[in-house]
Amino acid sequence: MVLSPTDKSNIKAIWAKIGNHSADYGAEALERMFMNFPSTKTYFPHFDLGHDSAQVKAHGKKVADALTKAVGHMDNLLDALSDLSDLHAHKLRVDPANFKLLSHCLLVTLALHLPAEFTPSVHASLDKFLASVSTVLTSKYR
Ligand code: HNI
Repeated sequence: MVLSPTDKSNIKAIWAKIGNHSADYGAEALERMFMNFPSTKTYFPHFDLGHDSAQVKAHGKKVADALTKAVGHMDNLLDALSDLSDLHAHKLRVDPANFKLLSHCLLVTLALHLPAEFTPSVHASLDKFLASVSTVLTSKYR
């Protein structure tokens, strides 16, 4: 999937608005995923998945930081996310279908917190961006 110049500027703009909330939003998206798609919990048997879990918060920060890195390397996601791609494919073996679920929960979280910024155009760009990140993270399965 090719991100257009408009996509890239939309994503940079909304990421700037997210600012220092990114870890919180990451954790909220994870909590939404676990609640709405309980099968995703099977990948985290070693986590406390209750509300306000410190482990979910810490993991939300990791996911958010990885996305921030991706925002900084939109022209070269494959290299920027190479290690994470190895991890998800070879070690964690997360079924690729789950990436759509987390991406959806990230979109819902952003739409709720940034309703003014979450225009239809930004929504479309974020959807493409998350799909691109997901494609990279699931690219090494074979
Ligand atoms: Ni994911 C670990 C980023 C989707 C299950 N994941 C990570 C880490 C980052 C990360 C960063 C920490 C790596 C490290 O410690 O070196 N994951 C991302 C991103 C996405 C994503 C950016 C998509 C946008 N991960 C998913 C999905 C699942 C998933 C969809 C399963 C439903 N990830 C995991 C699991 C771990 C993990 C499981 C290991 C957690 C732990 O700490 O044990």
